[in-house]
Amino acid sequence: MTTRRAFLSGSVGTMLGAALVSKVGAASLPEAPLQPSAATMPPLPPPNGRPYHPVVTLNGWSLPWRMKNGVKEFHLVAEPVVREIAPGMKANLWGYNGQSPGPTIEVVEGDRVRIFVTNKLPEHTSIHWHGQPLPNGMDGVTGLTQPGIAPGKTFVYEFVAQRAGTFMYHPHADEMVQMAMGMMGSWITHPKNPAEHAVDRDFVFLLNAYDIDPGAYTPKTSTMLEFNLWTFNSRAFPGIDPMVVRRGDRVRIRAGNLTMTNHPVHLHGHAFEVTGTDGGWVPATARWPEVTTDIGVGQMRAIEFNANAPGDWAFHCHKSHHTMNAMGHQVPTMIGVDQGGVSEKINALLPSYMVMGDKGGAMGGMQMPLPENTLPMMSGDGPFGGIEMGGMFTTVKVRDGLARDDYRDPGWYRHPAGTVAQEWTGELPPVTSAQGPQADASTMTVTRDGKMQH
Ligand SMILES: [Cu+2]
Repeated sequence: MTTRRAFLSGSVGTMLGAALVSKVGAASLPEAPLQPSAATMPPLPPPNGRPYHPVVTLNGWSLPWRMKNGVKEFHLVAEPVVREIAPGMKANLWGYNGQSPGPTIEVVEGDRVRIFVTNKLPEHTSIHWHGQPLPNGMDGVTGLTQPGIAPGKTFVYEFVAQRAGTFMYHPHADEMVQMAMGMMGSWITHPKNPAEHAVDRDFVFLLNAYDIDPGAYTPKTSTMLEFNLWTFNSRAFPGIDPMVVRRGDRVRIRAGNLTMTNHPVHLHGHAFEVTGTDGGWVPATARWPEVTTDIGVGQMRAIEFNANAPGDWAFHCHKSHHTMNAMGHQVPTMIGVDQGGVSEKINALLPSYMVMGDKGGAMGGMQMPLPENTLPMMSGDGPFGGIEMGGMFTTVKVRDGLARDDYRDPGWYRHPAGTVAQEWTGELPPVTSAQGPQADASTMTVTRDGKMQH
């Protein structure tokens, strides 16, 4: 197939190139690199082909390619992997080339791309190149556009990356199981002209979710909506790396949503604009400033901002249960309930029983025994104590004077003197409280028509 194409489109150069490749070399698959680490890898500058400014995959990596007769060849291996969700918890997932999500694929608008997909799973799979304009037969929908890739088999996909933007890849085969097991990855098509849409730092990750019982290692694959681990690239806070940027940088963060619900993603300290959607770049005249943008199921969004405010800025999903790790939800609200008498009686039978929830839900400092292989609901230590977050939470760390390609964690922000909220120890004017005699809830009743009466 390759030889025939080279012959048909043949310049002397490609003919010579093909002739120099040995028969074994011509028939061989490109190498399928394996990534053992769940850390954020440095950006991968293109060794050949058109130039571009590479992305940084949060707690992930980009897949190297082999250039063959002008075609970028990648090799993905679908296989069971062990992914560290955060220190203290590992999960048995399915992914690609050693990790879930799989590696980010980076190409340039106009590139011809050939992707070999080897299936080492116990069931058939396929890859759908989510968002790409491509020949219908390359769209990766099992049964509709191709047969499933049986265990042990390798399929090859080939198309031209026609449009610059942010894309995803995932199976279109036993989809509920394979997505619940973590099979997905990001795809970036860079603009042909590197000066177009140029930014200083360009991050990408997928929003994904798992349902893994505390103490278990394998996700429950029949869960429809009640997932208990909300992750960026299969990592939960405090396992998600910070996004480190230089003060003054133009920053882009791209995120694709392959969970079963929407995620209003919120950045502190900066206003951003949505500059890219599933369908391409948003024209400058159609952008408006935001601090939160909702990313729907199956959608990709690219946001951009000028990192002009130094500090450690929270960046998280604004659904508060998505910034928590595995927890029980069948918990009654106990705020304001005096559990004193109850706890004494229970303590007589069960000395380790703790009264919970009567003063709120704060659990950051609580030391409770956890089963093996799970994460505290709300955790993460900051410079001022417990951060009391989990799940889809991390920080954007804006610093002066970083080197252009320095993404190393600079540690916690050191605030200039007098710029941190602190306890007030001076005089206070008399405080009028809602619990004063003007509004005593205990003497108030609500009539049938909804009016409050004393
Ligand atoms: Cu969310």
